[in-house]
Amino acid sequence: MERTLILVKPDAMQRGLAFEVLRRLEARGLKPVAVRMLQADEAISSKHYAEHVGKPFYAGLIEYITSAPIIAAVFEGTDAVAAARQTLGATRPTEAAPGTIRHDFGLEIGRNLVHGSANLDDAAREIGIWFEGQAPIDWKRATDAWVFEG
Ligand code: IDP
Ligand code: MG
Repeated sequence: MERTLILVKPDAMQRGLAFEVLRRLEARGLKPVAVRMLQADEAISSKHYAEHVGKPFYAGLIEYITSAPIIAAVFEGTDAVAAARQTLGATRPTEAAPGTIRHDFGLEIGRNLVHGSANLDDAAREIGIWFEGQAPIDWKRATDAWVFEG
C-alpha cells in the first residue's frame, strides 16, 4: 500500500492545530506508521525543498519551516499520496476547497499548515529524509478491514 510523508508545519504547531491536522488524516482512514517531532534545521529543510531552490519564496519558506518544531509523519493507505493531498487542500488556502485543512484553518500560501508528498517518488525520497534510520512500523490496525476493502 502507498505511503506518504506529512509535515505539520510550524504555524499549525504554534496555533495548537498539530493533532487536528493528524486527526483528520487518521479519521480519513490513513494509518500512521511513523511519527516524530523535531526542530528542522537549514540542512534538512533544504534537502526536502530542493525543487524550490532559486524561487522567490524559497528563503521565506526555509525560514518558516525552521521557525519552530514540526511533526513529521508517514501515513499508509489506499492512494495515500493523493488522498492526503486531497485532505490537505490546494497549496493556496484561499483556493482550497471547504472541508480541507488548508481551507478550514488557513489564509496565506506561506502559512498553509501542512505538507504532503506530491507523488510516490517524492514520498519515498521525503520519507528517507525525515526518517533516516527509523523504519516505519508495519502494523495491523484492528479497523483495517473496515477501511481497506482488499
Ligand atoms: P505544496 O506544499 O502544495 O506541494 P509547493 O508548490 O510544492 O506546494 O510549495 C511548497 C511550499 O512552499 C508550499 O506549501 C508553501 O508553504 C510554500 N510556497 C509555495 N509557493 C509560495 C509562494 O508563492 N509564496 C510563499 N510560499 C509559497
Ligand atoms: Mg510540493
